[in-house]
Amino acid sequence: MRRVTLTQYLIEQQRAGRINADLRLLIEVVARAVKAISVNVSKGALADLLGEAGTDNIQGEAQKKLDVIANEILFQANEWGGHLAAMASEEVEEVHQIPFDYPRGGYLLLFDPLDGSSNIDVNISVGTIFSVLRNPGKDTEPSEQSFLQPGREQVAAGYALYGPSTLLILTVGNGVHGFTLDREMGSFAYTHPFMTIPVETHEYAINASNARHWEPPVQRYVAELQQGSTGPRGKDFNMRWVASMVADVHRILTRGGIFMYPMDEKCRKQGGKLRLMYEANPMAMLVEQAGGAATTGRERILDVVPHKLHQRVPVILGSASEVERVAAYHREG
Ligand code: AHM
Ligand code: MG
Repeated sequence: MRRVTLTQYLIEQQRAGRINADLRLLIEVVARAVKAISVNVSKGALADLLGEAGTDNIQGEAQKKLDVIANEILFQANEWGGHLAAMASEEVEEVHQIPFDYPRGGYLLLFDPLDGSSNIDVNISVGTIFSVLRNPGKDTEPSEQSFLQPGREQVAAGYALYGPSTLLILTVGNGVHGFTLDREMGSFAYTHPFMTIPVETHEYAINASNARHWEPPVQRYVAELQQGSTGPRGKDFNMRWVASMVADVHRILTRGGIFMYPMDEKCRKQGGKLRLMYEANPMAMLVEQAGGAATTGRERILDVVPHKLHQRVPVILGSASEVERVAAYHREG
């Protein structure tokens, strides 16, 4: 069977006027970096790639060796193509400028190079999340301010999931499309056209060890789910928590459900657990493009106006009716 590749899909998007040549090249380069990260992730202990790197990132978290490698692969792959004005990474404090000897383009690329890194050493799926914005000024050296745009301004977003297969899930604002890495061919095959989140759901994802720290609206919502067929919802719900956001979101894009890392007393001082620019915004764009919804509980995630690059936010996303119910419980207080 002849399969459409990511390259062909992107060229068709360009012909249809949905993306320009620069954005096409940008996504191709990200996909190339994803292949390299996938190779490294799958080598694991064979190449002495498990364990800590011995450094802390800007979030004050111990970096894994693969965090550092994935970050370097993405920076290096994207520096020379001429399509970017600058980059920002969850792992690095400052904006990453394009080296002087390379031309600059009109886009900003943001990424979480290896999400779910607590899962690396136990051989559970991890991922890469990315977001693309336009550089708002003519600045050749964009500042942090240039990146501080609400998520609705994203022109593309996606993630790679390093699981039993390596997948690349992408939106350029025309639905969500999935590609599977064909290792023999070295290319991404177009395997998941127009992914949509099923409306009916009976699964939820939340780290229940934080239950005592949650706010009343989330306590109420989860308590109702747990009462199952004997409670107000009148049906049983199942729970899943991979602790890799990419894997949890991918399950929701595949078979529905709701994912929550809500505000709680443990993370209140930081504003939430997950990062707005590297995790919440790209996932919110994908989820909305797949017919779902994404909120902080109090505001649509894509409308949050960022005030700093490494800002954190509460995240509640997935099947629209469930997300709307949690938002309604927040409004009711
Ligand atoms: P990371 O970017 O440092 O890996 O952290 C983000 C991850 C998400 O993938 C996941 O949903 C969450 O942290 C899991 O947190 P917890 O360990 O509290 O369950
Ligand atoms: Mg992360």
